[in-house]
Amino acid sequence: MNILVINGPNLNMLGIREPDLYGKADYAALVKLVEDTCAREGIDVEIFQSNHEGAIVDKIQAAYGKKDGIVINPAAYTHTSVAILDALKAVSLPAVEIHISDVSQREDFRQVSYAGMACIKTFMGLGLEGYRQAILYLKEYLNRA
Ligand code: CA2
Repeated sequence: MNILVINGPNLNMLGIREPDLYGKADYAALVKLVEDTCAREGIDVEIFQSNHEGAIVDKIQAAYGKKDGIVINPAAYTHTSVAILDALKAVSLPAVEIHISDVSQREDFRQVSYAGMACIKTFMGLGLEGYRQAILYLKEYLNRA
């Protein structure tokens, strides 16, 4: 099993500001959690972070035929990017959406998720633990397929 984990804009700044929303752990801790989870589960993982919408679209397209599934936190692009939604639909890979904060309890402009419309499941408000849950969910889904 071979998955891609994508993180969108500003997530590389984790742990630097806004600990009330996103916790104290930094991006290196997120990467370690994903790597450790995948190693324990026998999953090959590629982890990608970009602040650029087009780079995320390119990465999703490159997963076509190469990866079994995607875990994605599109960050702010969640609420704006039809391009990321279209890319997820185009590759037609099972994708799980994850948000560190509970976006359902935040501003009105965060209440729409375009990427989520192409995802089989969303985890939110669990902090970094949400990434572990998303990976385990995707693994179970792929094993059932
Ligand atoms: O809760 C999440 O995971 C979000 O995807 C995070 C995004 C936000 O735009 C989404 O609505 C919800 C923001 C990521 C920015 O991360 C920061 C990290 C440190 C300091 C400031 C922002």
